[in-house]
Amino acid sequence: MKATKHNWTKQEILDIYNTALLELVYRAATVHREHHDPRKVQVSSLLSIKTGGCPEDCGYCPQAARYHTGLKAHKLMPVEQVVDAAKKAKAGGASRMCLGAAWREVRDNRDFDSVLEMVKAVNNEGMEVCCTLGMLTEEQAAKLADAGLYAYNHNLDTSEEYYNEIISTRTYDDRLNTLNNARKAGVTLCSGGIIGMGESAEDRIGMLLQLSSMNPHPESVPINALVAVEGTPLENQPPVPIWDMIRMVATARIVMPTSVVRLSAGRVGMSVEGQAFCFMAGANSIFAGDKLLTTPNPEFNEDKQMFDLLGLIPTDAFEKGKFVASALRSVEMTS
Ligand code: SAM
Ligand code: DTB
Ligand code: SF4
Repeated sequence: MKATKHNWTKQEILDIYNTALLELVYRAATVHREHHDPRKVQVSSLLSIKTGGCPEDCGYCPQAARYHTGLKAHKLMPVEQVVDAAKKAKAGGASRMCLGAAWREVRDNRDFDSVLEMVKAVNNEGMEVCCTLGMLTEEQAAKLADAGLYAYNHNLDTSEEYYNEIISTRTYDDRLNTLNNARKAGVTLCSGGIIGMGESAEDRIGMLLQLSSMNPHPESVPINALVAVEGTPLENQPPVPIWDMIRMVATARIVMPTSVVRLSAGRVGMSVEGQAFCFMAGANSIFAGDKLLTTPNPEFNEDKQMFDLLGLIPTDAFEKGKFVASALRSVEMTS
């Protein structure tokens, strides 16, 4: 297997992104097959363990307290409820459970202790546990790692240049710091972004440039299409064309060949044909279940039918363990 590359230039990535579409998909599909079983797609389940009332101003987010989106806020969910949800998700074929909290940052309090309990319990169910809890110190990351956390999700969302147009209450460097803290604790990284927020193709590439310069690459790269929610500043954004999603997935696949590329938010607006193109182009995970964190997602049965139709098989937990380990070992080999 070829070593991963960490010194892509902006122009190189832009050229890949702008390649004639079918040529791009073919190239991405070829890279995909060199590193992954193309029939396998990981089913992940999302659970909002603490919803709404967030002090941040992320322009896309229905959970920011300052926007009036009609969302019903709830405080931290009890551990037992989280374990029940994980058991159900596992029975439905999910091998990864992502627990999301509408927090700006983690605080060292009773709620964090409960999250550590949740991580332990879901890990005991034999699932990969991912958390997305906002900013994190190195010490907090270490506590999560000790509890059995497999991945930490913290998205760059867009390019450094466009970031300030979308969020003013924290900086791009804050994001990078948290990712660094999770990495230092030995937790795998899940980091990607959103398209359809009014950004340019260059902004999309700027984000992929940042992610691909990390060594190792984030083990998981979610590509979300904006779910435009009424009441947020981005409520009137037009839906993202499926071709842009395919280009983004294909480009991520080519520049970060060993990462799991996740076809994340926004699937409700996508046809099965469109999603099939994304899988062809290297997407190898979806979020399943009729809700993402707070917004709708395709019905569980629709996704099952899509898997049957396309001949896709859900991935077992920790199947990518070997990729993670090899990525970590290749640090010194690569530029
Ligand atoms: N509060 C934590 C944070 O911001 O890191 C964790 C939860 S936050 C909801 C996780 C990610 O969901 C965001 O970084 C963003 O990429 C994605 N997200 C939120 N709202 C979205 C929307 N309306 N459409 C697409 N993705 C969205
Ligand atoms: C990610 O990149 N997408 C997921 C997960 N990581 C946490 C979240 C999508 C949220 C979509 C909006 C909502 O349902 O609130
Ligand atoms: Fe809060 Fe996260 Fe939503 Fe931003 S994306 S408002 S930090 S929950």
